[in-house]
Amino acid sequence: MSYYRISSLEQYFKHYNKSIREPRKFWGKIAEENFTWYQMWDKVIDFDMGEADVKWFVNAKVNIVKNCVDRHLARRGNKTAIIFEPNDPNEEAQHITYNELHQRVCKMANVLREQGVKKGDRVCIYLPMIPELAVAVLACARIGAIHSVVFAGFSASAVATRINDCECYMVITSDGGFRGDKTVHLKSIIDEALQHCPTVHKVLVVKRTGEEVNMTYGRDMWLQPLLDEASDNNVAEIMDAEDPLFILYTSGSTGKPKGMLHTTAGYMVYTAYTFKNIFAYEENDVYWCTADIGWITGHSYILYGPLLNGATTVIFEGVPSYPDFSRFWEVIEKHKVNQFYTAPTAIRSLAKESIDYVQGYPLKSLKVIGSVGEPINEEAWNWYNDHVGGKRCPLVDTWWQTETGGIMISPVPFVTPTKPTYATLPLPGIQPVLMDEKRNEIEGNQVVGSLCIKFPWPAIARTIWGDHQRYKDTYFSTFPGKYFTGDGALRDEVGYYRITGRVDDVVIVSGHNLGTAPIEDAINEHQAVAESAIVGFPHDIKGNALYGYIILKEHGETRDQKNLRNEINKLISDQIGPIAKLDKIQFVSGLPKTRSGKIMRRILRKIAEGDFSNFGDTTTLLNPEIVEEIKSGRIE
Ligand code: 6R9
Repeated sequence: MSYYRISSLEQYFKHYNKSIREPRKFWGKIAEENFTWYQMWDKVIDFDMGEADVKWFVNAKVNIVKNCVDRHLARRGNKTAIIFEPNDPNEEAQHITYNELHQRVCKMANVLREQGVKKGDRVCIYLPMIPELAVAVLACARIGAIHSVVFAGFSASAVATRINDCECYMVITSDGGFRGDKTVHLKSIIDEALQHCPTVHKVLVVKRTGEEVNMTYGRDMWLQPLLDEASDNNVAEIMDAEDPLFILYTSGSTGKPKGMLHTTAGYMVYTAYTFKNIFAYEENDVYWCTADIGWITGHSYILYGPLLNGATTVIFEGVPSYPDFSRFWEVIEKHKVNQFYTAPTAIRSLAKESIDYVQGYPLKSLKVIGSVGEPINEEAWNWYNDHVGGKRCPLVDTWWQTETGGIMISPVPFVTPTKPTYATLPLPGIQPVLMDEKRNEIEGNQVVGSLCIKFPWPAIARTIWGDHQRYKDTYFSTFPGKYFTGDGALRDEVGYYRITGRVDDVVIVSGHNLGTAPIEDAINEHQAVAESAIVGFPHDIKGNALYGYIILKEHGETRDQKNLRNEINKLISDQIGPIAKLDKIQFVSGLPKTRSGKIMRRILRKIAEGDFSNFGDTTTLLNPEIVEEIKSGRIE
C-alpha cells in the first residue's frame, strides 16, 4: 500500500497513526516510492532534540532538481511546468514546458559554474517574480550551490546584512522590476548594498525593465549573452541528503535576521508530499500560489512542491490591485486555475472593495482554495469561502513557518471537514502539543497554550546559518526537548487547532514577519531619538500594523513632530523596507519598565489596541505613573 495520497478521513487517521507509531517505515516508504535517488539511505532518521540535531535519510544521495525536472521529461516533457503571468495584463503570458525548463536550468547551471560558483557556495538571488527567478533557484540547487533568495522589497541595507551573514559569492539580480504601476530599481539597490559586501565577486543581471543601470567592470555581467553561449548539457551534482539546499532569512524577536538552513532530501520529500495532499493536485490541474518566491511559501509551494509533482505552477509578477481589484479573478479565469493559494491580508484588502470585482468572474475552474501566513479572521474566511470558493471548494487554512519548511497543520481537502478560522488537524508525521507556563504538556481538549512540536519531521530547518547555539536557544530551550513555534494555539473539543498568533516579539504585518527589535534599532539611529518600543495592533487589512512609542532626546522635543515622524519612517524604510513602516507614532517621556529594565510590552500592546482594561500585574514596574501619560496621549 502507498502512503503518498490521503483520500478519506478514515485513511487520514490510518496514515496519521502509522506515521506516529512507525515514522521510519512511513517516511521511508514515501521516499522510496516517489523519488529517484542515486543511493538509498542507511537510516531514515537520526536525531537528538536536546542538541537540536536532526538528520533524515542518512547517507542517501540525491539531486532535488533531477526530481523536479529531469524525472518528468519522459512522460511530461511537453507539459507546461510554469505559466508566467506578467504584471501588465497586456504583456503576453509565457508557457514554459518541462523540456524548456530543463534546457533553461541546464544553461543557467553551466553559466554559474563558468562564473566560478562551486558546490556549497552561497548565491544571493534578488529578483522580481519572473521566470528567471525560478530558473536561478533551480540552477543553484542543480550544482549544489546554496541559494539565498532575498525578497525584492528589502532595502539595500537589509540585503547587505543578508549577503554578509552567509558570505555570498554571487548575486543574481535584474535591472528592475514591475509591480503594479511602479517600477523598482533592483540593480541600483544592489549597487548600494554591495558597497558593504566584500565577499561578492560576481553579479549577473537579468534584463527586465530595460532601464539604464551601472555595470561595474569585472564584477557585473548581463545574463542573457552568457546564456546564449552556454551549453544545455549539464550534469547535476550528486548531493548528500543532508547537504544544504538553501538559506532563507526570517525575522527574529531579537537582533539580526536568522538564516534558516534547509537541507536536501527531507525538504524534498516533505514539500512534495504536502503539496500533493493539501492541494489534491491531479495531473492536468493548473495551480497558483500568489506568494513571492522571496518567502518560504514561494520556495515550497510555487517551486519545489509543485515541480516535484510534475505540476503546472503559475508565477505572477503583479499585485492584486493592478490594473484593478479584479486582477486575481481575471488570472484565474484566463489560465483556468484549479488550486488557488493566497494570504488573509490579500483577501481582506479585496473584500473591502466592491463585490462586483469578484462577481464578474464565475471561477468555475477552482477546486481548492488555500490561506497562509497569519490567522484568517472569520469574516475574511467567509468572504473567501463564499465569493471565491463559491461555497463548493474546500478552504484549506494552512499553518506552518519558514522553519518548518512545509505545511504542518491544515485540512486535507475533500477529507477533513473545515471550520472557519481553524487550521484543523496535523498532517501525518506532525505531533503538535500545547504547553502551559510551567512548561507542562496540556492534555485533553478545549485548552490553550504555547504550540510546540515534539518529534522531528523531514523538512524541519536544521540550523541557523553560522549560529547553531542561537538555533538551539530560540527553538529548543523554552520547552526542553521540543520544537517551540513561537505561536499560541487552542485545541477545540474535537482536537482541531486554531492558531491564535505570536506569543513573542514578532509581529505579522500583511503576512510579513517583522521582528520588533531590528525596527527599534533602525529608529534609534535617528539623532533625535533616545529610545523606542514597537508593538503590533490589529488592523482591518494588514492583520496587524505597527505602533511606535518613542522617547526623544531633549533637542528633538522642540522639532516639528510631523517631520520627525516622516524621518523616522524613512529611516525604517531605508534600513529594512517599506513594509516595516509605522502606522502610528506616539512621542512619550518614558516607557513602562520592570525593575530588571525590561520594557513591559504587554501594557504597550493593550494601549495600542485601545484596551485600557486589565493591564495585569503592574507591581513590578519601576515607573507605574508613565502608564497614565501614555494612555492619555494614545494615537487613535
Ligand atoms: C508560511 C509562513 C510563520 C508565522 C507563524 C504564524 C503565522 C502562518 C498561519 C499563521 C495562523 C495560519 N502563520 N500561517 N497563523 N494561521 N494558517 O507564513 O511562514 O513567514 O515564517 O511565518 O506566520 O504566526 O509562526 P513565515
